[in-house]
Amino acid sequence: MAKSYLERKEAWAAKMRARGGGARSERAGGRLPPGQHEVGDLPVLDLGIHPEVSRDGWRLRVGGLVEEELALDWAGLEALPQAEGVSDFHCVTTWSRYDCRWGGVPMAELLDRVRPLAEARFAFFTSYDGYTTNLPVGALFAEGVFLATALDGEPLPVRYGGPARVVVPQLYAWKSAKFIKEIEFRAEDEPGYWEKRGYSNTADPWLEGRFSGEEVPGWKD
Ligand SMILES: Nc1nc2c(c(=O)[nH]1)N[C@H]1C(S)=C(S)[C@@H](COP(=O)(O)O)O[C@H]1N2
Ligand SMILES: [Mo]
Repeated sequence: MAKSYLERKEAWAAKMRARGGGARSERAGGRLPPGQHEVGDLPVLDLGIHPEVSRDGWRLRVGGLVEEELALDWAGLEALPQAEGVSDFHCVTTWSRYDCRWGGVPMAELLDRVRPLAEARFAFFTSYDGYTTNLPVGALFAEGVFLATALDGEPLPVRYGGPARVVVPQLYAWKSAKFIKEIEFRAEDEPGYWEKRGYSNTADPWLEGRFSGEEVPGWKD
């Protein structure tokens, strides 16, 4: 039986609760995933292309297997409920930046408007620099997942993915698409830029799923 997106949200939340920080992270004080080290400033990491998309010219299409497609412009984004969330950000290259204060639209608010269909099991992200990444639908509703337009109280600079990016703090940072252009809901999973180039599809920092072959079972449920 196909699950509704609200059931997928619950299933993902239960998975995250069950995962906890893991025994290895508890030894490290409960906060630093295994194999990571803390950095001060947030490093800039991307393909090296920083598309200059003005707020006026910015559009986000949210479509595919949804009840209501959305073509969001900046005014539309600003009309959505805004919030802030503080979370740690973990990159597979081993840096972790604590207490990033992301501001913008909680992803759940956006998804409650488009309402993914029961057949929608995955989300595929495409960015203005050509970058892509993929997630199961449930992951998008988790605590702290944002369509972020601000970092630490400032408008999100281009180097950190402005004008708007996705932030998914539960997973390695390559799952958090900067310069976001499109979110498409799909029945089938498709690996994104790094997932095709040897990185783990599931990208769980607490279970240290860095590379292809280190996937967490149950990702697709
Ligand atoms: N559009 C886009 N998003 C991207 C990337 C990219 O190259 N292009 N790189 C990813 C990787 S590997 C990381 S570690 C984070 C880095 O985010 P930051 O530069 O804000 O620290 O962005 C992710 N999102
Ligand atoms: Mo990364």
